[in-house]
Amino acid sequence: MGQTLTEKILSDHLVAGELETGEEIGIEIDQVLTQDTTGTLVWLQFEALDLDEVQTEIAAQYCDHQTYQFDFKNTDDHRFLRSAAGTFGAHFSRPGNGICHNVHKENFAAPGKTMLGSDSHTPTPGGLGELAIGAGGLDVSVAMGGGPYYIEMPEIVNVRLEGELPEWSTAKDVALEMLRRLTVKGGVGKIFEYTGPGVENLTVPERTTITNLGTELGATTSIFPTDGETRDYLERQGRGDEFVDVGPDEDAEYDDEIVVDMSEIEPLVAKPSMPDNVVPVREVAGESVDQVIIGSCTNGGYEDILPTAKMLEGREIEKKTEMIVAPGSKQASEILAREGWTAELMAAGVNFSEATCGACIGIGHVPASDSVSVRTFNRNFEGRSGIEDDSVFLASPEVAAAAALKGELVDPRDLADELGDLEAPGVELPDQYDGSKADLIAPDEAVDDELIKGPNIGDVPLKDELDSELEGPNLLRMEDNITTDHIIPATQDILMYRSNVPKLSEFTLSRVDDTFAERALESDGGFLVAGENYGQGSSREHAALCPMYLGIEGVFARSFARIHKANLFNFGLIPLTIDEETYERLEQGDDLEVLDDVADGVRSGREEFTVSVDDGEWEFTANLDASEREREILADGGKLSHTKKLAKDGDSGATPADD
Ligand code: MIC
Ligand code: SF4
Repeated sequence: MGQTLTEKILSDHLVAGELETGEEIGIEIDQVLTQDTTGTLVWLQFEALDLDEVQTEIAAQYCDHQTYQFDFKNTDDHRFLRSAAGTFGAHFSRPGNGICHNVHKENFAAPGKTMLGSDSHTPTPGGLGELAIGAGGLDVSVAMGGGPYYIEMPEIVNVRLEGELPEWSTAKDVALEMLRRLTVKGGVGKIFEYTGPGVENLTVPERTTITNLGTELGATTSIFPTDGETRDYLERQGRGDEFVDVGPDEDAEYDDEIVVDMSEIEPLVAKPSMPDNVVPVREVAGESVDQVIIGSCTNGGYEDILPTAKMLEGREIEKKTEMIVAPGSKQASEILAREGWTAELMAAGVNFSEATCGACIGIGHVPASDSVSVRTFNRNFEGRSGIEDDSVFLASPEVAAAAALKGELVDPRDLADELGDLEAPGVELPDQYDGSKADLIAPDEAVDDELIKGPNIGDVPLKDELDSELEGPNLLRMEDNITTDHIIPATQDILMYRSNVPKLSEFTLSRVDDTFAERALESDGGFLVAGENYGQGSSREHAALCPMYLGIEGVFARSFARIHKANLFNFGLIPLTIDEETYERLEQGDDLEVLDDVADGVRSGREEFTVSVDDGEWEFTANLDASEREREILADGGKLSHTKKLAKDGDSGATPADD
């Protein structure tokens, strides 16, 4: 039987397990990516693991999320990251050089390779045939030290693309269509492999928009085969020699198939405040728009800004609407500036930003109260833009630019009819991506050879081994789809404490209940209760680490998002699933006591635990779905303690397994 592309890359990198759906596998990682808001913990944990040199082919440290450096704490983090990259042997991308996924795509992403990154949108280079997976920082530290990365073998879904996109419809709309059909939890436990005759009709930047947004489906990753388009893109980036022909066998068998006829895709938007709240733009046309932003790792490329510039050339945006272009990389900014497009955008009334994540996580360009913002980003979770009760629509650059021109949401096809001379801009790549590399510092050009820690950079807290007895109150009962933005928000006032866990913990779950952190600290232990898909969104391990610091012992949820569940194991919090009836019956304040010996049960493979509520008033069963490895990590109090214990016993845990 033939293999899928995913199976081929996984087989080439397999160091443990078998490629059976649901089985745990260990894979060797070729490339590692980290960024400024997860990177400090990555390196602090790399140091705590006594690792002294990067072992992967490529490791790259980007400074992209908080590049305005409003506070010295951010600047200290950046200096620490530069020193860590220099000391341990990683590439360093200076603040302002661009968003990790964009800069990585431009410089390092390569077909057939595996990559692990401490950011949930790490799958972006799947558009170039790289198998790239987002993970918590600690998993990235271990992979960077040469250790395997373990995941449950996902289902592989064939997304068969047919046809060609009509004018004004874009790759963003293909991704939004996937979200409309499958929802934000439709991809959990799955890898989406794009195939079919439609693939050749998409350029690499369009493909990476689709793989980027695969994260919003909850997918482990998304991947395209390589072809002439991939070769062409790499050649234009000056990396033609890195082209490798990769793709599935003709008789490859998939677990499932989805067919998307691109010729039927129309311009779509995701309404506030969930990326799967997708409707045709025409359904919401007329909605007044106060702010438009083009940017982010989804649609911040040269190829996304150019269509906007073409639409705005010789025109002015509506007076009541503000428009910002935040390029995904300095390379994009530089080429647009050299070609004169930056001037066209400015003349149309656009405010041009430095290349940063910024507004995507509420850093800068926070919408006015009670206003509507249309953004080309990938997430519109409530409050993420920096103001509670925000109203953020996600759209393609074309739909966003049309909204800026009209001051309201409008299908660009209707705007073109109305204006008479507005042409569909289409997709165009520059002849050469010839931006400067001045902001990328290679390991052999390193500026520092020792770590520089500012006063805000603390140690990573460790947890004790798992207790036999677990009891405590249900400190917070939450709904479905709680994001890691709810657990540890990323806005500026909070983000500057990413390297200071005691301080950061004060903000834990503040977006759900601002008394939570104080109540948790006062309580001697306790639990969280949540609905479906708990912990979706960002990979930030702080969302497990901070509850752990506050003394939370475990989470009872209907289901968990993949990266967050791994982070809970990594920080020694037990993730237990419950059925709907139990979830409905549990109330905040209930006293919960696990009746089985937890430490023993976790180590010995027990799957069901009986929990008593309010001293035996009623009982329920909670399930632990964990591999043997995850059970050992949990029982040892988390991955740091576990790996240190292994090292003491002579196994560093950061060396590839040999079975
Ligand atoms: C995000 O888009 O939410 C982030 C900010 O990039 C996060 C990483 C972080 O929290 O630092 C992600 O996607 O993993
Ligand atoms: Fe940055 Fe937003 Fe992309 Fe996250 S989703 S990496 S914050 S641009």
